[in-house]
Amino acid sequence: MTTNIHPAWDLRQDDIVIAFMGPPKAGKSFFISLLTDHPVRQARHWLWNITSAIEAIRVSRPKYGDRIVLVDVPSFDDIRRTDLEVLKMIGKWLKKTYERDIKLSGIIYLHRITDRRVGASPLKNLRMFGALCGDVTMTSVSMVTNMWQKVKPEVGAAREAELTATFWKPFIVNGASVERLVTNDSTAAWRIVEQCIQRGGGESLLLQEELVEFERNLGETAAGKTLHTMLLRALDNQKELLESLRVKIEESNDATLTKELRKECGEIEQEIIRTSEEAKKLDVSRQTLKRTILSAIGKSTGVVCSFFGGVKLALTSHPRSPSTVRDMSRTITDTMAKI
Ligand SMILES: Nc1nc2c(ncn2[C@@H]2O[C@H](COP(=O)(O)OP(=O)(O)OP(=O)(O)O)[C@@H](O)[C@H]2O)c(=O)[nH]1
Ligand SMILES: [Mg+2]
Repeated sequence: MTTNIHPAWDLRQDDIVIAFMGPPKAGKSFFISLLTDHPVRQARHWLWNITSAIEAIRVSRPKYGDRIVLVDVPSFDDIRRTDLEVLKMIGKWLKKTYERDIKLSGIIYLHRITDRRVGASPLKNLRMFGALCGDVTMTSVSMVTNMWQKVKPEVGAAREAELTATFWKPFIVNGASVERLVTNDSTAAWRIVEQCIQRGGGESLLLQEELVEFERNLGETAAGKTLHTMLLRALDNQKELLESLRVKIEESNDATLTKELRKECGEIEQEIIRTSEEAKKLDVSRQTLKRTILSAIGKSTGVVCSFFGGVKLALTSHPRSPSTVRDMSRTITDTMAKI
């Protein structure tokens, strides 16, 4: 028997929570469907099959009763949500479960063996996965390849060997196991999950400790910093692309081509705005500044309005003395100068 449940509020402390992660279209929901005997949602358009919120299913198994909860976690590089939205969603869920003392018993990270190489999207997901788990929890992680029916065994084996020697190596060194979903059936899928349960220790993830124990905000966590670095890199690439398009426009003598290039330029400009907005939200120096200012506002008695780097400061309580206002202004100016 299976029941859809709320991924945080409906969990109990003795639940065996297994999270499924990996790049978009890696087969996370499909794997869960093998465990639940529910057909994977088939929509008329593939876009509607994307898992864009954290979903949880409680499953009954003779050995574990109804304690097993399978959690379908959305991927980074999801076309329906920004990476920051996905990280916020995962962070919020992990924080809630940690605060309620519910630990993850296992994580199954999926990868399609049909991928010829580890592209940008799988790489991004792998990096974010590493940053949010941290080193200590890897014994409860299973790195699983699927879609073996679609490749020759020797080709799959060579790809798997390359993965384990390169991208997956840090995870394996820290205790992650490597598994294959060779046949698409419930028995094969449960074998992987049960092994994961037996190996897992229900440890907390780095992101949970950072958010709860150290009270860090997202930008200050390893996952937040990793995403911030990626966004800055993406921003550089977008700016370079924009520059090259502008050069092409200048050199173009063809009206149709120029029109196309201008359209492309407009799209890249929009992307640049979106990426820099996301990067700004994760910028630690801005967040520190914001916190300093907020604490200054808490103590303030003056009226100081300033504008620096997009951060509007409005200290608007009743002034007591001009010297207090002067001190406040000096503190803020000094703080800003340090960034
Ligand atoms: N042959 C084969 N097809 C699979 C397997 N796993 C997934 N698929 C197919 O791959 C497609 C994507 O699978 P999903 O389970 O929706 O992937 P997902 O990781 O949940 O994708 P997002 O939610 O969009 O991130 C679907 O059409 C599945 O039927 C597998 O092991 N073998
Ligand atoms: Mg899915």
